[in-house]
Amino acid sequence: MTKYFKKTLVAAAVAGAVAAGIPGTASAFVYGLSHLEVQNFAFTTTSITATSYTFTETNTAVLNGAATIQTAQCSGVPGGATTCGAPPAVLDPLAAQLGTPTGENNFNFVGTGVEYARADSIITSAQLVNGTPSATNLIAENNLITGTNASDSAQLQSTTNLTFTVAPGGSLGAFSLTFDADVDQRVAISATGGTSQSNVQTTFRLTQTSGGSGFILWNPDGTLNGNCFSTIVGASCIEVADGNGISLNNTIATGINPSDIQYSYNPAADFNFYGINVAGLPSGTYSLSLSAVVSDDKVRFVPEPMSLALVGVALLGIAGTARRRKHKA
Ligand SMILES: [Ca+2]
Ligand SMILES: [Ca+2]
Ligand SMILES: [Ca+2]
Ligand SMILES: [Ca+2]
Repeated sequence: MTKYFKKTLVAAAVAGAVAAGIPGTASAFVYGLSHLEVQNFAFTTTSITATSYTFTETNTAVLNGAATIQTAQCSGVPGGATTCGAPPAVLDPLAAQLGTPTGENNFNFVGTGVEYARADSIITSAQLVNGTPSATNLIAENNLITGTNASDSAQLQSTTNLTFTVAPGGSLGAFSLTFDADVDQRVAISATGGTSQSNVQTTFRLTQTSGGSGFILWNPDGTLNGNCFSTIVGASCIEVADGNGISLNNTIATGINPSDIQYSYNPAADFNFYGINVAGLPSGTYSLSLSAVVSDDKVRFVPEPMSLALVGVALLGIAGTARRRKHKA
């Protein structure tokens, strides 16, 4: 029984390695996708004034040891001077792309047919810049067919400085944040060994920059369980909507051949609604930061003919040793 198992193990390892090592083996890939699109992002308040804003976007890609990065930044004063340019594109860094070219601002999913690593992002409108609700799109996607490693990330960071003073006898500061978001994640492995991981992280943080050192932190997690957290004395944050079960802070991963794991995956638009109400803010200045990151990491295991032979010899050696041990015992 023991001998039979070991022979089968060796045969299976050799057969699998030979299949993976043959060029052009049909549909061998290690794939990953992370996509986040936000529309109708609105900051609504009757008491708080925005005094300045900054947007930064960073796209990175790594493929088989080569790396590239594209970044862009703009800033301005609401209703005043800005470096963010005219709409429709408020901020548009070039795509970071390696391997087979996949285009600029291509937010369609390229899929598993060719080898590439890519990340891209764009802000197409921003409430503070042009008065329309903010919209952004972030994608990170890569696929290994003959290569061994790939990773990529698209990141948006925005900071808005806010100020307000409570009038005598007036109410404390309050605002709401609402938006629609479509997250799509997929990791898949076919006909080869490897690992693939997809991450999406979305964080909103309001920090007191005068009058105290508290903060409000919200990581939308898809459940309406009140996980917007406040350490500002007297202030409250209530989730009014959180994505109908779809988290914007999610990781999926696989190391299984074959496998195809998906999270809210739909190449078409499939938006959900998210929102919080913040109230009870004392007079002072604040910084509101929004951070969104989509990223992928993957490795493809490549058994080469020479190492394949060594693996085979090693496995036979182990089996032989086991047999000898058993014989001795
Ligand atoms: Ca872009
Ligand atoms: Ca929640
Ligand atoms: Ca989706
Ligand atoms: Ca979608």
